[in-house]
Amino acid sequence: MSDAWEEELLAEPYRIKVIEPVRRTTRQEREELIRRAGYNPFRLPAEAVYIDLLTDSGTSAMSDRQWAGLMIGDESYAGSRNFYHLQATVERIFGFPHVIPTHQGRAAENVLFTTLLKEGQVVPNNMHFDTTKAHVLHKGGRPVDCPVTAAYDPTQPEPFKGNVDLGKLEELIRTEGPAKIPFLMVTATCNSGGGQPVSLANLRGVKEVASRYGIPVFIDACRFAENAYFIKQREPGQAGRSLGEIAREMFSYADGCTMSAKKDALVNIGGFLALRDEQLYREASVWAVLFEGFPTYGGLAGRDLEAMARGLEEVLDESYLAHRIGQVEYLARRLLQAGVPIVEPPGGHAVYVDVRRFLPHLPQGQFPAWALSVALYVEAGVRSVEVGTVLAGRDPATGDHDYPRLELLRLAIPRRVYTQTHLELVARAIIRLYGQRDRIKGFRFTFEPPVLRHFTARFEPV
Ligand code: P71
Repeated sequence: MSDAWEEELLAEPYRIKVIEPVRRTTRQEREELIRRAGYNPFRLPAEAVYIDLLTDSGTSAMSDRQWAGLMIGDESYAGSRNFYHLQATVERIFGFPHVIPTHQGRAAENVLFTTLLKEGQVVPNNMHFDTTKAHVLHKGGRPVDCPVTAAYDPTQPEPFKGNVDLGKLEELIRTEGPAKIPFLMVTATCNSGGGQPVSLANLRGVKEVASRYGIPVFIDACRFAENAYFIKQREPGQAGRSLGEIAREMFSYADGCTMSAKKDALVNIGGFLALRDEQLYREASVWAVLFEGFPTYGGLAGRDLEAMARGLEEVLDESYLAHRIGQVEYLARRLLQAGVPIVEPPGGHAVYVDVRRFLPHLPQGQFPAWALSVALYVEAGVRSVEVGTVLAGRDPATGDHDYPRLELLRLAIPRRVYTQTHLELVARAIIRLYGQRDRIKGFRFTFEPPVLRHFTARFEPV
């Protein structure tokens, strides 16, 4: 399509029509702001953040076509035309004829699990995302992760670290008995494993195992387009196919999907549950009415449904994905060139810094990844998120911190929001910190909430 030098340059496949000013602060201001926030980046006002890499969820920039779509929102209670547009788009891309909009991804999980999951049952997944795990537990189920072993090794650059270990999966089905397993889930890309893709061959394998035992398969589709792009890049025999064909094949191995549209549908709010089976759709609709609203709006405005349909139409564009994944790769490459340890390969939506190797002088009890996130904010006004000891919480049995295997700092890249120069600034700030890493100090709690402590906790430097 384009020459090598052009690809390397990574020029944006869009131009800018509307801008949102962001304020730069001085180091002195940031030191004061983070102190007042109790050294918790979640407690910072977003306006005090220059580059916000807290999450890629709901933070995308919509296109002119999506904004224009908001104006043709049909706000009828039932049967809005935007619903039919969404339904036709979902059917074309995913191949599922039934769709129930929901206000976001976890709401689709809630509707599906309430319909299918009974107390004492087991749900396998490559790796459960936090909300998926919480909703399985909420229905009295037991979430079990079955990833390939490479998923847990940040130094092993395998192409499909989001794959399900088919041996482990089949063993689990045999030991529990298929009657105890109402469905299987596959998360694409696998967020908890660092945004790692699942291969077509693996999805086919999951379907084969599932069919042998009569168990339905659902895909957590929130980053499906990024997953399809990785398949085209990395899976033998896929380079010549369109992303639409690849996506269609991915979902041909599933009976339905849950979707947080805040990721690969390029909107700020929304989600859906899509299903192949009409009877299941009817049963799920009953719960959708109770939790979300009438099944043609599902907790959203008509205009939101239109933006979602249009976002889905845009996201499989190859030049968009090449730039998107290219941005993540660019940040990863800049850090690796400077010797900064990161999880390899980088995922589709984020770069994860391996903080155990970045700050080896800090004991895990002094929250090294948290300390690095504070230092990065003070250095350059960049907000990132700790995926480490603070997030992991306490072990209810021992009362001690439930020390995780990996101590990571996530730099999640919002879609179509930041330029190459923004990412270069992030890279340089981290590289500068790496040069003076022995000066970074640990933290201790001054206030520790009993649940989900990372959101509201306060700290002081050790
Ligand atoms: C992310 C998020 C957003 C998030 C949600 C909860 C706590 C912290 C951050 C959300 C996901 C996801 C996957 C694989 C379902 C959801 C829930 N990710 N599956 O990574 O990554 O979607 O937020 O629309 O309810 O920052 P929802």
